[in-house]
Amino acid sequence: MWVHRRPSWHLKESAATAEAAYLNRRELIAGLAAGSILAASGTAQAQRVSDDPSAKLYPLKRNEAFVLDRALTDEKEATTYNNFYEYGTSKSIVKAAEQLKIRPWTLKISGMVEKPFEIGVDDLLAKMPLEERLYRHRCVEAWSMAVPWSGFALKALVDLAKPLGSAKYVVMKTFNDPSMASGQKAFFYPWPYTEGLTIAEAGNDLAFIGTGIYGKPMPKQNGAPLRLVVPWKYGFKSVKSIVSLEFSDKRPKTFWEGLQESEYGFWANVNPNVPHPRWSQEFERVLGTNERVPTKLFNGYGEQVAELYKGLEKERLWA
Ligand SMILES: Nc1nc2c(c(=O)[nH]1)N[C@H]1C(S)=C(S)[C@@H](COP(=O)(O)O)O[C@H]1N2
Ligand SMILES: [Mo]
Repeated sequence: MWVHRRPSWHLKESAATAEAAYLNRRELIAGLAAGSILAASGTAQAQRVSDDPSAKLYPLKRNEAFVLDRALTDEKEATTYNNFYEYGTSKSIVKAAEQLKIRPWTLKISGMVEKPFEIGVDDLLAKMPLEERLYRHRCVEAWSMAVPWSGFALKALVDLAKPLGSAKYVVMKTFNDPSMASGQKAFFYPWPYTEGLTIAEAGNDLAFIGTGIYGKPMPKQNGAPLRLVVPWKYGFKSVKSIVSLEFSDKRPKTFWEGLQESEYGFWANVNPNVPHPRWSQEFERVLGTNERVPTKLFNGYGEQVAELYKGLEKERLWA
């Protein structure tokens, strides 16, 4: 079947890096041919910041309750080494992601809620308790980073949505529009990118909606204007460019489960002792420094989240 014809959905990091380097070289050659690639991307960056109507909200006050055990990742690294399959399978998607149109942007709340509604992103930002938090991020491909996210607790959005007592899950989806994301023309992916959390997970203090990074509005390549940030889970849970939250009593089938169920599950909590079928999860490569450090259970956030998984030991909690 098609899954077997294309075996490396999530590339092992060594392979992904090689591909990114190759693509960078190609881009560089194309850029040199067109003029100066540096001048071109500098202009795009300046445009992005001034075009974003939320720019005046930043930087936000840092919530000091969330502390790191390591240095912050260099901003350039975190904003140029990305996973965003809507814009291609390499790590160098900044240029392609310029196609993402971030206004108008409407978030749809539906399913098992008191009353379904839609809200524009700027109205939402005005209602939410905005703050900055420092979190670690661990991709299933075994690279990691530590970055300052701007945004708000997912719980504040769940409270605004007023789910019914019978809702057990919150399902979050990325836009589906091949006209602004050429990766979505690839029919063999189960677009739109879909993720989900239990209501209990969504209510945990750590679950966050990112609206910015490094004291600025979220760059397109990092999932503007709204993306999930769940630092105790592998990075693929943190769905980007969210357009809908649906409350349900059924567990959703996520994008990665849809692609390769044997390799990616619903829970996807970080665990160094449970290898991915194609690679170990014991260590991670720190973006920027390339340091190789041991990975921690729940990515170091066990104290805050281990409680959520009591009684669920029979579930596939880790991969
Ligand atoms: N819509 C969407 N969301 C996504 C992805 C994606 O391909 N599409 N990739 C995920 C993966 S695998 C990771 S590691 C993080 C990467 O976030 P970053 O590029 O901001 O580091 O986004 C996650 N969210
Ligand atoms: Mo990832």
